[in-house]
Amino acid sequence: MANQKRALITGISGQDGSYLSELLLEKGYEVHGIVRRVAIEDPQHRLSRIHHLLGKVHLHAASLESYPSLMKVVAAVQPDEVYHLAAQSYVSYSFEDEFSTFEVNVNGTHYLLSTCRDLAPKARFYFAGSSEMFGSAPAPQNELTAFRPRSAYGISKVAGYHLTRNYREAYHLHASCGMLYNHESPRRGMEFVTRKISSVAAQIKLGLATEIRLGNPEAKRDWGHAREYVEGMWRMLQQDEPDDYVIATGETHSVREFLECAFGLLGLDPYKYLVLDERFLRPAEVDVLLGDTTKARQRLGWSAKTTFTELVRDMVSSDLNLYSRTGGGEISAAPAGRVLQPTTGK
Ligand code: F7E
Repeated sequence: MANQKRALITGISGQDGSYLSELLLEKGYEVHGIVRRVAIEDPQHRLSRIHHLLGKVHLHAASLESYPSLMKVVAAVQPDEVYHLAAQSYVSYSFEDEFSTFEVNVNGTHYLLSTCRDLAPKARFYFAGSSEMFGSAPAPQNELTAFRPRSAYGISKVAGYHLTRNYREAYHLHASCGMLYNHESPRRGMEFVTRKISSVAAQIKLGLATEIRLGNPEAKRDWGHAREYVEGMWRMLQQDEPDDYVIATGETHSVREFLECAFGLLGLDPYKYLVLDERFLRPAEVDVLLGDTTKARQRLGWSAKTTFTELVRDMVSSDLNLYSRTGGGEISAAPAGRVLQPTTGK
């Protein structure tokens, strides 16, 4: 196709990369993605989220730690849009290894921005910022809220945000930053609390597990569906002017509420299985995140549609299917347990 747009996605094999690839393919883009060499050699295992897209997307082996490898890919692809999603994204791990978190999240972002400036200056650039940049800032947070990060991960994302902004101002790159709040789905990694809860709930229901171990159940997050959030990324790059946007639902719920909802959907009492385990506590916690999405609504025409209960249901239902030996395991229309409704509005 003559006018087909070309997108390059770092982190294409992750949750967001997989949904974004689907969206861009639907829109007629030629989609390119960067993966590590090892992923190409073991696609069954490492590319499981984009297995259904293999053959439709173009994969390139490179690493965020290697400037020359990024240069090679950007020079070869000549992208119209670059979505920089790859990161060390696990907040807890960033306390254990601050240095590799900074290496990947700060230097990797810097290498990619510098490469785009030199080799694809007209490409529109998206940086995956995070609500973790706000950390302990009072809720609700918006684009003008001062950052108060509480982890190496949060600090690395603040640095990435400033790098992106500075490339926009100094070198006139069309570079935008999405400050995305927690976004989940059946494709979420098992190390994150929502997927841990949905997968263990399903396993307990099927007799495959006997307990769930959690850290702080009182932390509150603004949880949305990842499939919708990638649409927000795309809309940012369709604007005439680059800018920064909060992408969130405008509702906050505790880990405890997520647990009660997930177990309730399966007719289980979570407190029969919950073990509080201090190994999952963080040295510094972010207590409440709640996004104010006024700007995204007004400028991008974007707002979250999936409700909290629908999100939990999607994840639990999918995990029940995954772990069910028979492959069945539907959630009944009238769940026996308690189903929580969203409790907090903006
Ligand atoms: O923790 C608490 C934990 O690891 C959520 C990443 O995508 O979203 C994500 O970061 C909350 C925290 O996500 C367990 O202390 C309790 O308060 O699911 P999480 P996160 O740290 O909010 C942001 C927006 C990103 O950008 C990140 O990349 O849940 N919690 N018990 C637990 N968390 C985990 N992981 N495991 C527990 O057992």
